[in-house]
Amino acid sequence: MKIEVVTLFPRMIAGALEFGIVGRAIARGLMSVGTEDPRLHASDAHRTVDDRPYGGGPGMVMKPEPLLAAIRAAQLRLPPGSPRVYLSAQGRRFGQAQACELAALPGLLLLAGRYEGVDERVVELGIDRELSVGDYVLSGGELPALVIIEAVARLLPGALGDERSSAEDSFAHGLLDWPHYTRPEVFEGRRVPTVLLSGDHADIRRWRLAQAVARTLERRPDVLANARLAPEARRALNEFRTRAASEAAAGAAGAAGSKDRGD
Ligand code: 9D3
Repeated sequence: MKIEVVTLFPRMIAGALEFGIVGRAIARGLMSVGTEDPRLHASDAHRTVDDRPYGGGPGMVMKPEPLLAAIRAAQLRLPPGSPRVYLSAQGRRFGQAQACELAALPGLLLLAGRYEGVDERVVELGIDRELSVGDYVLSGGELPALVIIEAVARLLPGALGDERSSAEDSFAHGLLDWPHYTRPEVFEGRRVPTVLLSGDHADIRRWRLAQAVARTLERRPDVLANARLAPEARRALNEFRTRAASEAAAGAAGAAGSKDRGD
């Protein structure tokens, strides 16, 4: 997969790509990431890339001419039809589903804005979709571009070691991860759950699934509501809900009993 990032800070992208799974994916030739700096397309002596907003107000706006020229230069290095994505707080929210979609493409262009954003005509003429990474204010699109590159890289065949697969990732399962432990067996007085030392792999599997379901229910009910769970996970969730409901009923009966007794 080929990715091009249009950015005023190309070293911010290149520097981050040296490390970890993304670094290895690039080294293995599974993916390549290039950058295009709009400043190199600015025609004036000062290499101006921003200007004051029409209509007034605070901040600056990225000028259209160098930006569209940079997009077109980057596009020439990508397969025809590669989607051009503008990272913007006004975009649709990026999630694992979009990561999967993008990972299936042969090419992708990412535009990282700075200042208050880009001249809207660049979006009309040179952009196919807008994506946001979440509801918080950042200073530009470079970190969001890196987020997308990393989420996509993990999904490329061969990017993870043979021992792991992206299909095992918890968000792919629709559940949060279970708790992890390593040595020592007792740390600051806290024991590793004994089931994990039992060697009973079926038991361990059931425990982990139950932990994942309980955590997701507790911390991210929204994730669970939208999840397409594996049958085993669905069963664990149903058992959990049945138990919770019967405990609630027993609790209510207990409360009613104590109320009747007046204690
Ligand atoms: C404080 C400035 N703003 C209020 C007038 C609007 C604003 C302009 C530029 C807010 C953020 C930005 C820069 N953000 C991004 O380029 C960005 C972003 C983000 O801020 N949050 C989540 N996802 C993204 S993707 C790109």
